Amino acid sequence: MAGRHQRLGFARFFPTSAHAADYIVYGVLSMKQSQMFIPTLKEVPADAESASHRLLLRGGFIRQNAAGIYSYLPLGYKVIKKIEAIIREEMDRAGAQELLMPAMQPAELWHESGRWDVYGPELMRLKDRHGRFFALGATGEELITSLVRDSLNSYKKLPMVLYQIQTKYRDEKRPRFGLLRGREFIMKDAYSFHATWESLDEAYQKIFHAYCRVFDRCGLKYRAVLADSGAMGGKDTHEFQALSDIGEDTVAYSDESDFAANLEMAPVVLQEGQPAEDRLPLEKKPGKEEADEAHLIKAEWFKTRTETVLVFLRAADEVNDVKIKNALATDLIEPLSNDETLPDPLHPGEAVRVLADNGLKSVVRGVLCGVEGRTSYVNVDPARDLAIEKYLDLRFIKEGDPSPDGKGTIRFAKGIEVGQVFKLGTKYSEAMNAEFLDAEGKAQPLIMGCYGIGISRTLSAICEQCHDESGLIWPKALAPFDIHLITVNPKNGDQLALSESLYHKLCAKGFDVLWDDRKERPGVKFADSELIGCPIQIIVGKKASEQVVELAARGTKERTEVQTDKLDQAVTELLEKCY
Ligand code: 9G3
Repeated sequence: MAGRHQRLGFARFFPTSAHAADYIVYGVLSMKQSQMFIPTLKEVPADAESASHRLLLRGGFIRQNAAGIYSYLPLGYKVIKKIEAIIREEMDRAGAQELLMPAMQPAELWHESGRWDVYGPELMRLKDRHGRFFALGATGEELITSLVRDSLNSYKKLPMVLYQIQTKYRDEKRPRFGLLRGREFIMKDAYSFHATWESLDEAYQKIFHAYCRVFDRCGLKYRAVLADSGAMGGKDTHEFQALSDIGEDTVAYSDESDFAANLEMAPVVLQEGQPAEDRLPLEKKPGKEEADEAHLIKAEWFKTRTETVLVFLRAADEVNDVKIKNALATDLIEPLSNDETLPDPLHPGEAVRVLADNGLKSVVRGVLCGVEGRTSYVNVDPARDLAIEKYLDLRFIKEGDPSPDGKGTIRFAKGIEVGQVFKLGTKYSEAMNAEFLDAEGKAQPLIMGCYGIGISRTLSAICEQCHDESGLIWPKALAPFDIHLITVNPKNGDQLALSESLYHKLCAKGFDVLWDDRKERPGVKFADSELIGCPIQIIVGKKASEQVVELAARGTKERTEVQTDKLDQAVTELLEKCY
């Protein structure tokens, strides 16, 4: 009987023949490498700056079609589909319903939400043949809110969670690191609808934990961090940050608890100030005045859309503009260059908002250096001498600060944001009149949450975390194949025959097998196998005539010789041990 793969190779439809049954018997996608489209590369692509970008290109997983726009080749797409399968299982388990919305979103919806003019060139727009405008979907809030608005009206249908897995478009100014910051990418975006805030809190927790299971099952090292909801409005939000040195975000985390926050958001707990010195009268001094870190104060000026803001803080601290934005409930804040056109910080004038970071509460003999060449002040007692409207937490947290939860010390790590969960509240339902009738029959705006996972970004983050100098090392849950079966010399009858029988046996056992049957030099085959990164390699070489093969784990590179009659047991055990 001709081998299954030969029939697959010349796949034709045998509506009634027994052959069809063979395909179902295997039920797994195994393939001969000589027939697969896996264009590996020897050289490192010059413009690939990150390991994942380099290795996904070299391993034949992706190819670039334009800046920030990629094709997922067969190997790459197999991994994408495994990530999607895990996400679907966990979202379905959390009670979410999958749907699919269009990428072409009518501009009217973005006018209703007010975001058509908020987003600049990053939001890709196009016109249809009738001259009507559309947005290429960067996210789905407008679309899903319009869908639910027009068809859901009773609280009895709530809570409801809907999700899609779909391509998103964001015209990034500087696409980089391959799939990590692309202009077209695959996202799972979910939206929840509630009659009460408590119900939103429940959904938020349920989906938060579903995300933890997704990333755990993918083998990703990540932290769920407190984040800033920024332009999205709403209150709570967490980001799922994959730990990686090339990550763009900084995560502040405790070395003794699971506290973790986006650097912009990390709250600073008031450190016990040093014993206050006694106060001395304020003195003016010409020119710049030296002082130690404990006494030096600095003044930083900002403007919002409507106000001028003066912030005092320790000179050794950095002002956190996200914290100022949140304190002033504004969405835009710009630093003003500290020059002579600005008033004297001690006499800023009525119109200026004067804020101080909590760190100044323990200073009583501060030294405030005037602007270049202008006077300095010594013995500054902020409470006495600076017209402070209020003390707030306005500085960036620093490594070594105590963790806000009182446990341990803050450390920094770089992260790649692979997911985020938001409590949106009624921002979109009010803007778009999405209401439901409550138990008293009264119309109320729907309370919403939204939840995203960057699927193509997760794939890249896994590669950043799971590789060595010779290629990828896929976690077994995501590997394109479980086993890479390598025939060292396919021209050798014993090796070919043994490989063929092992291929069938392993497929029949339900393993996904990639059989390297190519007539290439062994060195090329081994190098490609290290690049492709399947968790297990079976090498059929010189000892084929003795029914002995080598079994290797890609991650640990440990190799053992195995009698073929003990092979599938050995493979099962080794696969168990793989990450
Ligand atoms: C845009 C463009 C870029 C954007 C957005 C809109 C980010 C935008 C935030 C979100 C929030 C959540 C649902 C899934 C989870 C994240 N960049 N965001 O709304 F038009 Cl060009 O996407 N959306």
